Amino acid sequence: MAYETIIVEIDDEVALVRLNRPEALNALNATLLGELSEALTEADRNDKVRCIVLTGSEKAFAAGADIKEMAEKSFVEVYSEDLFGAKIEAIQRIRKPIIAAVSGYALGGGCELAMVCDFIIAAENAKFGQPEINLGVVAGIGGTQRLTRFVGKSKAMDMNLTGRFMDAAEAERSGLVSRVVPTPKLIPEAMNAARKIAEKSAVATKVVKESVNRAYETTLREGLLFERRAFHSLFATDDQKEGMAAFLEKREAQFRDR
Ligand code: CO8
Repeated sequence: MAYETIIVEIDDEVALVRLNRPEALNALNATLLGELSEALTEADRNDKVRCIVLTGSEKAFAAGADIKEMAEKSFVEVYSEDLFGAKIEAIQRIRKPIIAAVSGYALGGGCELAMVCDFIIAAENAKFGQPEINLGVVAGIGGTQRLTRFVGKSKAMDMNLTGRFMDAAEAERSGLVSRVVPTPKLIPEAMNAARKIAEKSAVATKVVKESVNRAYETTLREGLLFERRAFHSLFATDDQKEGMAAFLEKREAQFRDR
């Protein structure tokens, strides 16, 4: 399927999705978010895809929501259309793992989109920020919520109140990103991580995603119970038998997702 604002390549069980509005540093407009949620939903349904990498260009993952598109809207318009709500929720519902590979600017909605993914690999030139305060607004898709859970109150307040950018080293120190790699190695590194995930049982990777996300939604006690039951339930799969047998027989496991 041909898109106007994103490019999708399927490479060896990994869907590589690139945001592609270079003229606007990949600013998120309605077309881009619509195409992105559609492409990710399609990748989630496609049996050949086992993991997804979401990236932008070297200069920008995404410089935020499209200010030109939003600037003249009224409260009633953004409220009635629930600006970005349905599309972001569709992305949150994707069950296959999504890695955000961030190079350059990830600002405002761009930073928030990266945080919706399951983990972030950053290039050395990455810059994260929630500069909405400079526009007289605040973050709207997780910049005050997810960012606070990633980096804690003090840094989240700092970023949201001052609008300053965080570089890749600070983002790694703060727990916002899982690793930082030299800029030219970003895509190879993210694709390698995705291929590693693609080798696992797809049932187990979905359960990992559900379980880690549960940590953000519930108490520790309930989360631990959810995790233990999830662990127990995987004993109903052939992949558990295969994974453990392969270990004992000192060979590679051949998972079949059942
Ligand atoms: N929206 C629209 N166009 C943009 C955006 C954007 N967010 N960011 C950059 N562009 C455009 C510029 O207008 C410019 O286009 P043109 O040449 O036609 O004027 C082109 O991209 C290149 O940008 P610059 O010339 O500014 O490039 P620089 O290298 O000088 O600067 C920056 C790069 C620092 C990234 C700068 O472009 C910038 O500050 N961008 C805006 C960042 C920002 O404020 N982001 C937050 C936007 S608001 C938001 O994301 C809210 C999300 C929540 C939605 C809630 C829904 C519920």
